[in-house]
Amino acid sequence: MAIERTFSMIKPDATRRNLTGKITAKLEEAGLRVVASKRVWMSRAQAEGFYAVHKERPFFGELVETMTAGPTVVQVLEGENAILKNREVMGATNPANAAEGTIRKEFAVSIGENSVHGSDAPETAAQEIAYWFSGVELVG
Ligand code: RTP
Ligand code: MG
Repeated sequence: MAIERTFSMIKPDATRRNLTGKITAKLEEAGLRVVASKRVWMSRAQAEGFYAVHKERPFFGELVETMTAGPTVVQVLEGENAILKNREVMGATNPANAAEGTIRKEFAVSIGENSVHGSDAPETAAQEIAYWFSGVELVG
């Protein structure tokens, strides 16, 4: 299995409740290494650009509001099968459907305030990492 990198974000609902450490611990316990991390309070333009794929969806306005409501922590995670592994640790988008032991089961408030984001494929991982980080910021 190849070593992959994926993009992860701890959302404002979680930073507000001081869950950065607990969430990061769950990622590390799953074997994912944090190779870049910084705190960002994103602008409306940054949020709209990051979530451009969802711009026609009915929840887009609410999504941009939620993501700009406070600071986020953006991270790059590295490990075997990192993209899928991160999605597994995160749990289902709607916390009501999230499996026991997942981040969203434990910490998410609602589908909109679901505590974390993770890339869903190699192409989106590469795009999302490049959106927030330059190459020199990734320290494996
Ligand atoms: P993410 O991109 O944040 O990792 O989450 P995901 O792949 O599990 O979900 P996605 O379909 O990509 O949706 C992106 C984010 O939009 C919010 N959302 N709200 N109100 C709603 O019906 C609704 N649906 C999605 C969620 O915060 C979701 O994480
Ligand atoms: Mg998604």
